[in-house]
Amino acid sequence: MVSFTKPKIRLPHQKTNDIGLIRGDYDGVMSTLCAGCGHDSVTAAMATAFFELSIEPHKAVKVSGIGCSSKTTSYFMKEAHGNNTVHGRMPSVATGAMAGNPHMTYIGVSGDGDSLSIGAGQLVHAMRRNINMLYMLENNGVYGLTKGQFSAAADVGSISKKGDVNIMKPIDPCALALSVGATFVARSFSGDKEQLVSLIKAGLKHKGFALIDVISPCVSFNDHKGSTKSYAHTFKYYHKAVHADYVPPSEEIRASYEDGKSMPIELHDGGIINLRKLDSGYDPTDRASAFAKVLESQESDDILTGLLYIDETTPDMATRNKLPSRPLNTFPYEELNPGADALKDAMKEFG
Ligand SMILES: Cc1ncc(C[n+]2csc(CCOP(=O)(O)OP(=O)(O)O)c2C)c(N)n1
Ligand code: SF4
Ligand SMILES: [Mg+2]
Repeated sequence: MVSFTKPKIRLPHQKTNDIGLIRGDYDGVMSTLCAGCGHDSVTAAMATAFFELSIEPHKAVKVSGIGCSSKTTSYFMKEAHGNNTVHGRMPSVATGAMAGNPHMTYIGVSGDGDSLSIGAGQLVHAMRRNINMLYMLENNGVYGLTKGQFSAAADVGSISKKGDVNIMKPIDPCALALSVGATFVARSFSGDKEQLVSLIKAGLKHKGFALIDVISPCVSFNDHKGSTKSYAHTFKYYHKAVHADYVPPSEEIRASYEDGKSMPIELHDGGIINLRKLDSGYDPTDRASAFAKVLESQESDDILTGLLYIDETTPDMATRNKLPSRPLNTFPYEELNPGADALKDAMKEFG
């Protein structure tokens, strides 16, 4: 008999986080994805990041669309709130949930198909509004769930498993994010756990829309010779530009920052994202130059990764719209619905 539940065993001396939970407390149900699918590595990185940040699972909200990638919200943090929505519609559900309660930690998980075709209109407005959420775009260049059609992220010349060649230019999620106002833009790879966990932690702590475009190979339909989203291709052309470490506010900052190579950015919670520049010519706080670097990498085989852009000054949607500091479900009915007389008074203004 197959069990889809992971056994919950606590071993003595197991490492606990600041709220007394072990890493296993951040697991979900067993994955039903293909063995070797990049998405499972991304799931493990998300669970580790939530564990290391000591986020209480019941204060987190996981939202997703439709696809193999979107299924993965079930595979981590089972005690968190979650909504596996409809194809391409996750951003509007996240926006509504966030408006109802801005005090939760929101994570969206989606695929290149879900985000860049049917969901493209929703994604750009979530970025433009600077919704306070981390959006994981698990990018394998195909529609994995529906058996390997090219997505809008497939590179020109990429060959499908059936032998078709893609002739259309891809949508680059990072260039898109930079052009519509996302305030945290990063790219990573499911095979680089160290970089991915650091970026997820930084993205969760950033107050605003954080996009991480993660190359996450589909072993069943897009991991062969000729694919530009395969493990082999990604390992070969991987180029790390800026590494981001999140340092919580409680930790005394002892590190000394080497001029030109390190750059600490203070976050709204008092924590710091320490950016280590591996590519000295990169400035992740300058949108125009970040954009230029991203476009430049499109013309080469280089897969530019790391925290490509950050802006800590633009207010997120809740701040900009002065949303109430109390969650909507704590308002008594009388306050939410002041009654017919109050409505009549309000209408006089328009009469
Ligand atoms: C309205 C609608 N249209 C089409 C589909 C079929 N469909 C399901 S998942 C999917 C694409 C998923 O691709 P992606 O987001 O890249 O996820 P992956 O499986 O590659 O992780 C499509 C077209 C659907 N479920 N609903
Ligand atoms: S079909 Fe591809 S994306 Fe879907 S689970 Fe299998 S390897 Fe992963
Ligand atoms: Mg896909």
